[in-house]
Amino acid sequence: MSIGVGVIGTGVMGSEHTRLLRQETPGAHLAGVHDADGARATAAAGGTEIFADPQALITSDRVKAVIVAAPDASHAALVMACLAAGKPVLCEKPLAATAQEALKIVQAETAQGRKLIQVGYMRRFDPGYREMKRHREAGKIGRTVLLHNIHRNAQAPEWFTGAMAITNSFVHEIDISRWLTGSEMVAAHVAAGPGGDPLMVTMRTDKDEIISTEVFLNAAYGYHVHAELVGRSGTVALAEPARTTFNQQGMGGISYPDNWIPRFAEAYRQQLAQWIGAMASGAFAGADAWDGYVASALAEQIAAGHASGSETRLHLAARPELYA
Ligand code: ISE
Repeated sequence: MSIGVGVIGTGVMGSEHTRLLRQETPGAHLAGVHDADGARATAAAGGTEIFADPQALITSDRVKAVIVAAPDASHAALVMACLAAGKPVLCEKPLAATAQEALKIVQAETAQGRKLIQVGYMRRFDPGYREMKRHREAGKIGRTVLLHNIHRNAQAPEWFTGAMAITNSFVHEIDISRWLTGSEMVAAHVAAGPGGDPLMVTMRTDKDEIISTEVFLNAAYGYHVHAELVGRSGTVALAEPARTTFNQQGMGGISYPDNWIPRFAEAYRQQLAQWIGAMASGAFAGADAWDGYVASALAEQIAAGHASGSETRLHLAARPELYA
């Protein structure tokens, strides 16, 4: 039986989810959408139901699972409403706009005693990152000592404000760094380049590894994400993100996409396919609500440390048994 999925928010990410559900997700179909912008909702709905408000979508009998891709500030309330309705939810990152809201979600899910939430840290499904993790776990590079991350956008999304370089972009690096190394972050320092962009964030883990990340929101030439794990006996890095190389006008090389959707196309596809595949068992493979809380909590502390110019000792609430 095909699972009806409702999508809340049909901007850049939400409309990609609706496209995937309509065209590339076996076992699921788009059951309807909600967006505050009616024209955007109509374009993404592809003839399916357009819900006037998100609560109606969440509680509809035709909607068995929900994707939240609305603005960051609305995530927490929408995820709470899905929990209250007992419906699985794939929430785009970040899980919540504040650590306090994210922790409340963790507590609410813990009180229900079963996991319904997955957070859209899709890099965990990217074939390159998965291979890096497999190599590390197979002992191919020896004990990890360093991880270098590069996170470059061609230009900052127009809706970026305040500390979003950290709370919306760098959160990916927190999540993927924890997932790749299997370590927790204990301290962080941020150095800002001219005009505040790029940022250079250095974190230290509970195994004393160093994690360096460049976050450059206006790198001009394209969208570019890179990572290299350094171990005592070798290194493993993502290969170039393109499938083809070109020669033209006296130059050769690869091209870079404008944004994350082409770069992580396979990761988004896999994330959705595996989420749908796990619906019956509830054994979701991606980042859970705890991972979502950790990324948001650390991002908030790192952003505060950046504002005050100091190195930040990072801290977390106690991890509930549900997420052991
Ligand atoms: C955006 O919201 C994403 O999630 C992208 O994956 C990230 O690379 C970008 O920096 C964010 O703005």
